[in-house]
Amino acid sequence: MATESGKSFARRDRLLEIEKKVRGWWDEKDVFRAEPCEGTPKPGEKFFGNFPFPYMNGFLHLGHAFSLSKLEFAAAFHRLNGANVLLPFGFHCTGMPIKASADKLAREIQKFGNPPVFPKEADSVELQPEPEDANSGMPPEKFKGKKSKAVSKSGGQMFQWEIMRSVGLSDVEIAEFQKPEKWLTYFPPLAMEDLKDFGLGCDWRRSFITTDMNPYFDSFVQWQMRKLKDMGKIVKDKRYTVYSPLDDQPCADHDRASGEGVQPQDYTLIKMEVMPPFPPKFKALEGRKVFLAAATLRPETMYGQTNAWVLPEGKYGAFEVNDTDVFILTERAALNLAYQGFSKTPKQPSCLAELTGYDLIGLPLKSPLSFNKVIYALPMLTILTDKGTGIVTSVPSDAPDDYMALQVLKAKPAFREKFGVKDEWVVPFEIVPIINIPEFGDKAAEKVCLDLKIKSQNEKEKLAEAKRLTYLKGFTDGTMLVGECAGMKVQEAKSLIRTKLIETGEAVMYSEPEKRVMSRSGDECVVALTDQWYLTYDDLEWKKLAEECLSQMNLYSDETKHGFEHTLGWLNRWACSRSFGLGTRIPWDPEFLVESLSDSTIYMAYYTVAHFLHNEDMYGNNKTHRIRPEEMTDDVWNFIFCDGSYPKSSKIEPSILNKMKQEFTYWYPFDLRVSGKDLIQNHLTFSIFNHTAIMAKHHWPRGFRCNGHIMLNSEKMSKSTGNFRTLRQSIDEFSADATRFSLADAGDGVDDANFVFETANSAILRLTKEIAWIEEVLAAEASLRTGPPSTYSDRVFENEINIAVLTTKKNYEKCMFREALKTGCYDLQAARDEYRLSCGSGGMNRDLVWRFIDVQTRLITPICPHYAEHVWRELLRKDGLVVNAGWPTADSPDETLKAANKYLQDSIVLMRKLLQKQIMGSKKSNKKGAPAATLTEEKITGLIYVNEQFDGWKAECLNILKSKFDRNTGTFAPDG
Ligand code: A2H
Repeated sequence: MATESGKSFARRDRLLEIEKKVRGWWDEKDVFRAEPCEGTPKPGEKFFGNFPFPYMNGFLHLGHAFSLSKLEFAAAFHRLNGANVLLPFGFHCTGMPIKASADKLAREIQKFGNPPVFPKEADSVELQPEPEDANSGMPPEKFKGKKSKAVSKSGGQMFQWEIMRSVGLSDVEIAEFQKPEKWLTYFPPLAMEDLKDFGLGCDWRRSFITTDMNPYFDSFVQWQMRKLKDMGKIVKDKRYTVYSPLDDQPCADHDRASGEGVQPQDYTLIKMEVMPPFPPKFKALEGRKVFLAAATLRPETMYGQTNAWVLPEGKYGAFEVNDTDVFILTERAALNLAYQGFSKTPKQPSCLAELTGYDLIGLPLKSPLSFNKVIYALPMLTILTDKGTGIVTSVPSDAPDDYMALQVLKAKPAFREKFGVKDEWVVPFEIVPIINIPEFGDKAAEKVCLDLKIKSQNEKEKLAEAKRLTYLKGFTDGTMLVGECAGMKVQEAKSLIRTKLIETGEAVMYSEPEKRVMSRSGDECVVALTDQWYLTYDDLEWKKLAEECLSQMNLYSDETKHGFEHTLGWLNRWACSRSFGLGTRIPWDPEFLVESLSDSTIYMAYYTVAHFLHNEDMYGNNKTHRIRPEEMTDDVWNFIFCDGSYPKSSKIEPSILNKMKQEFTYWYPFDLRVSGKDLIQNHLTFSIFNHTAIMAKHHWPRGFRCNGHIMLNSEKMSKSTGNFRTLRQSIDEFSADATRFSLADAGDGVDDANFVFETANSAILRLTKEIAWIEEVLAAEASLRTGPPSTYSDRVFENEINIAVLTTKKNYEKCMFREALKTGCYDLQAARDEYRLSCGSGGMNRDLVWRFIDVQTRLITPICPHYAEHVWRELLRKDGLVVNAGWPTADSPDETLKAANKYLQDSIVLMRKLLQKQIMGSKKSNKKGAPAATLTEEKITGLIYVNEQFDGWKAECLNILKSKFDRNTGTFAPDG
């Protein structure tokens, strides 16, 4: 086939054709179907490998394929070696993104019709922008690092409808995606097709989807949750959590459009009481207790307050926090407080009066702990409206900002006048020493500001440095000079004073996101105090078990190991319930769903029995089931996975039940799980925790291998730039085997790898050329030299084959696939090329060539199985399939011979150069009459004697060399 550009795709099409044929053979023999053998498998007898099931909101892409290829190559290697291999594959549908996208589509249709007609300017619409990976063919949160937004070609945010269109769906089809179930029935079968065409050696009978749409998996997750709860590992707790008001639920990292990693920041809200009589603007507040609520990180400094700060132009409100108290603060703070129990109606701030900073200036205040009995609200122009409450309490002894602002007000009557500030609100107030810092004395802020020569509040950088210094030193070295905690270190006093202030009702706790967080649904998140179900990953006993498990595992790299150790160091409780999205309901609290990382921790065990439940139907609704979902009781699960006693009351046939248990005991634990490195800090660590809680020690995971992200042609893979390929596109463009070849070549480290189109294209060439060469050699068998290998070249080549067999095996065992490709393909073919050349007219040895083809075919089988199978069956006419043909045998390599040959080859190159020089020299010297350097027999001998290892071979090689050297012409014979 040729395109308009004249480029021929004949070679690629040939591979595609071969691939289709080969998959037919595999299907016929059901070669990837995994059945356990009798008894307990001996080490190495079985291999169970798996991969984090991808999220089904789009098509699989090369990022998925890259991680998956590591597993596929490993499994294929073990299969080739004769192991009994299980590689199953499931599809993850739990969580928010599918539901969020479906809902968004429904809103678009409601607003703009079906098919919708969108307004030109997307930003004139109040519908929220959609994060790319929530809905398109992009990877789900779990498989990606940084998130990017879906943008239309014009640069605006894309509508969900447009995103669906961009992945090739028709308008009629798109409308159906308003229902979440459509996603679940649409994408998983397509993913399965893509993976089949990729050549994945999978037992597809064991595939399934998650969520309660699949009653069997649903039962499994419910069992797991109940079990964890009974063990005390799931508890209910109130916690500050970043929360989306629109979704009305916590907004975890992977639910965010922006603000990854942002945590709640806790403050103390100081209640500074406004002393009556109230000004006219406060009419609506008569009879209430009214406070300016100031957010501080340093409650222990409250003794030294001299005033409060407000932003003159700032917008404030008077919000009811309960029946009596009213807080004056920003609306943003009021919203956060309303999610933390400080509003008349939960989650709804109620504003009694709208105010500005000007309305607050001059208010007399009574503030807790302050030595100044009355202080006043004063203007400060650097207050941020998106931090704290917009009200700041002023402690000029210890806060550089406060010190500078107060200095300015004191020194500049004109400034006071501008804001209507009376002298008596400012002038009498002196700095109150409250804390001693050895380095800075009793008025640290003043000292540091003077030292740094700060002149005004506008010197932002210097002020930040001053703040850093006083804050840090105050905390580490400061000692309280006053109050109940006088003499105590600031470090200890801080929490004591805070607790006291809160207990006496003079302050309240307050928390807000430390930076702005936007949810995937598009609203700005708050911090909420929520009732949550938590997995207690902070439990020290549990952590110990996790450490024990980790210490026994094969992690393939030190970086991965450190990643896990680091995670165990900081991992906290994990909120495992959600109220929005798809999934399994929490069995004892069905209002909530099990969160998406919590239903995927031990499901690898489910694969071992899935085919008894699913009957070739990944949704679990095939009517011919031998086992009904409700028959999968806790007793049954316990019997299969946890050595529980036989469930006597079960209606399931005993033979089937026993068979299920046997499958599990045979396959478990799994030997290898492969994933991107970003899952170390959550999914993989959770998997360790849950295994140690639920499974017996001998069923704990054996190995995790983590890889970096994949780049395409040295650039970040990104849909918006077009530097992106789905798996399907790559197979269509390069064939499955060339895609696999390029994936193997992309790299094995924890650093980012690189998929290069050029490599895939040259793989097409390499594979098809090799097929042609093999066909040629087989056809010309008669011209080959018969008898046992005997010549020097024979022995060198034979040795190279042995080396390839042994080193490639080691590389596969270490999961170093790029190296395996080098030693098992590139190097071996180079050795063959050298052999062909060195044999020359004498001809290649038939047996050796046959062995080479056999070995080469097997060594590349894990990476290019279609190609290998074709050569095996069609060209070599061997019995059986290559995918389980066994690893080739090899004699131990002769390192000396290898070194000697290398030396010889290098010498030949050297001598050629020497000769060339000599010839050139003699030509020149003939002109100039200078004596020419001559290549003598002694020189050749001398060259060869340099290598002591060469001993056994030197004579023969020397003879060869001599025989090929033509004294008359000064050159080697053509076959030299
Ligand atoms: B601190 P962080 Cl003694 N705009 O309280 C500007 N600053 C604000 C603010 C806003 N909207 N809301 C709070 N702040 C101030 C006491 C204090 C503070 C002392 C020493 C240092 C210090 C008395 N002012 O903060 O960005 C408040 O001033 C220096 C870190 O969340 C609050 O604590 O780290 C602090 O900034 C919170 O700043």
